[in-house]
Amino acid sequence: MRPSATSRSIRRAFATSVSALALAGASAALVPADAVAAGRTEPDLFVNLMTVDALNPAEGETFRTQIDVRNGGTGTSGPVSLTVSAAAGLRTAEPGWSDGAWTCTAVGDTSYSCTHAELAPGWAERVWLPFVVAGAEPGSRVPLTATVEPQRKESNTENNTTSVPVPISGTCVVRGVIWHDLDRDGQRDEGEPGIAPGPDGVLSVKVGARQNGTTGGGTATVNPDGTWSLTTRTELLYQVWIEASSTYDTTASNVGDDATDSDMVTTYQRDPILLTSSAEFSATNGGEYVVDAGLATRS
Ligand SMILES: [Ca+2]
Ligand SMILES: [Ca+2]
Ligand SMILES: [Ca+2]
Repeated sequence: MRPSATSRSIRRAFATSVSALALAGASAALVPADAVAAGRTEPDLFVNLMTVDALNPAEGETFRTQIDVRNGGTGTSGPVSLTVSAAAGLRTAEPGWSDGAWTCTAVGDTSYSCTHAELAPGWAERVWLPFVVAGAEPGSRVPLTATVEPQRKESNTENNTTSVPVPISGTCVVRGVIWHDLDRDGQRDEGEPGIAPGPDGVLSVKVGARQNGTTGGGTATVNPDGTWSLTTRTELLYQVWIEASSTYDTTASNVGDDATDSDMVTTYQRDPILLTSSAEFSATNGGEYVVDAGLATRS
């Protein structure tokens, strides 16, 4: 089985691949404008794009980095040699493999050495390489670096190395209270009660990230007093989504003291159930994020 290491030729259909992969902290080297002196041809290999398929891996988890090696020059290259190295905190996840295009071998615990046949001008080849999080500090950014070895006749070598930081997931707490804003002033005043879970009250509280390739968030359990709390992963942009009975509407958001206001900023629908969300916020390791929701009786 070789599910975690595949490659395919992407040739000139490059723009499509790039837009499809722009999601996960992509970093791309610049295409050389004029790598060739007049009257002769030469290859210009470069690491065109480097991404990871999981935005925030946690300790013990395996993820893959994608690397596109392209020949942006005017002459065919010789055999291609690529090295992909991880800083401390990540290590290689497979001893090696060959898929007919790329042949890769783990070198020690921290890097892969890969080879590929010659690349014609304008051609690109992609390789996926698995790494596992091993001892990285939660919340840190651990770099992966890809270097394509310069060709003998290659004069533009500045673009032969690209690096991508891998954010390592940590832990945070997201919590809040859903309360009944009896006087509709956007503030939780003395005596204004929490709203209990149930068909006539709070239907669900979800913490989620819109970013592709991410893991984190989840559904929180709402207590009878309207409070809820979720411990979840970090290095993400989260939003809180609340569903409630359509007998409620959202009250004004971010009015007055932040400790007692409502943080729901967007109401998507009121029927058949109320659906409202907070703004996005960045969750980092060790953080605690309080997201409250004030609901008023719908008029
Ligand atoms: Ca180059
Ligand atoms: Ca109030
Ligand atoms: Ca607020």
